[in-house]
Amino acid sequence: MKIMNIEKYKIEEYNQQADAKHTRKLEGLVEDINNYQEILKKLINFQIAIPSWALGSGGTRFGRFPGGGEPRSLEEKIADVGLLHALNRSSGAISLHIPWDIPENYQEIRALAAQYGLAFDAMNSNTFQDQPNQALSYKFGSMQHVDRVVRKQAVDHNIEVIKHGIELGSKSLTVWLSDGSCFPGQLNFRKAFQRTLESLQEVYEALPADWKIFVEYKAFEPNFYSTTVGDWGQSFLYASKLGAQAYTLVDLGHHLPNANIEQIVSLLLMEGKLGGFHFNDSKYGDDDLTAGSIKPYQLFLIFNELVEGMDARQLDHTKDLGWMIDASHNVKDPLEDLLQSVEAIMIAYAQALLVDRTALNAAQEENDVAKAQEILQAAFRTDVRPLVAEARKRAGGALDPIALYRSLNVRQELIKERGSKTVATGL
Ligand code: LRH
Ligand code: MN
Ligand code: MN
Repeated sequence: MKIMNIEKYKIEEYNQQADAKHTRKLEGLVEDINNYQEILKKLINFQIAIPSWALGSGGTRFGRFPGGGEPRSLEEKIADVGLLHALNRSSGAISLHIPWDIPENYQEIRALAAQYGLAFDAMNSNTFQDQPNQALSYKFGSMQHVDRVVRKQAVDHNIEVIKHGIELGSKSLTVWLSDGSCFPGQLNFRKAFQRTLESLQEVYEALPADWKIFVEYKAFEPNFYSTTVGDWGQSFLYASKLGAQAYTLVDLGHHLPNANIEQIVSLLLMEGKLGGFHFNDSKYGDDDLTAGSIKPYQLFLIFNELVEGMDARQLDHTKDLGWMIDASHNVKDPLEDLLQSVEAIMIAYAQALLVDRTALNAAQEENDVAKAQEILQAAFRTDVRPLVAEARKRAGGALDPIALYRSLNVRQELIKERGSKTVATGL
């Protein structure tokens, strides 16, 4: 499918017919925003990486309902992300999971990604599943394992992932460990921590100087009594002990209920240890639902702290943190879902950029609680969608990516090309 070629012209054609309405809404909105051009520039530059494993229907452990036309290879996954990026110009990177996405020919894969304007974001290792032909099992953990040989296998796998990443031009490794225990008494917490630290140290040694390692935490699942990297405190401890190239990664779905994620973000930023994000949303656990679909105010509050903290430390919003979606679902077209997630993230970011920081700071210093709330909610309740659409248009994307995706019958085309009973590689 010649998606790339069709789109440039189709996008322009689509934008033209939608432009009058869009311009009317935009003018109404920006009348009151004095740093409108500055915000627009930031929105144009902002990029969110797409996880390779979100391009097919994820399913649950009870079942999977594939929608058809799912990518059957790494090449097709790259094509799908290329398609998203052509539509919204904000999805300019793909994040790979090894061994789900082992590249066979680095040069070809790199060239293909470049053709779509895509970079390779963080590489993800996998020691939470046993692979066919794997010598030793991770049933009782990987980096925490009581057996040094199992730990070494996990370390070697991570080093292997770094090697793949170097060939592709990635600059970071995300390590999520499912290690932990299911029952009290199963594990010596201290030994598990120390073994995990030692294993991570070996991986850290293998990091190229310009790479980062992200230590992703998660409160529970698949272990239901303890997790060895269970919260931001534990991740922060590992990252601090490892060194300057190690950071904490926050996955929004990995907290205990009602955790104040925005406060976690603020403090990690303060300590220079916030490395990146996995965006998704949830109501109950690690639900991996579309970003902003359940708690959009929380997403805004997180971005509010991100913008505040990054500006305080003079960090580059686009380059200094790793932004990624980590979602997987059962009932929507995965590409439409990802377009929705990116849109929700851009909206929260735009709203955070609208916050009157000087006024908020003054209200905080004066203990004017009601005023502080008014300021935050004024930004949150602003419909910034025309602003986000304008940024997309200026970057060459579609004013309404999902509407265009549907009118081009992209999914039907993909089904024609790939078949209706496809099984995406990965989750
Ligand atoms: C674990 C997780 C982690 C994995 C991905 C598939 O729940 O969030 O990031 O790599 O899901
Ligand atoms: Mn994650
Ligand atoms: Mn998760």
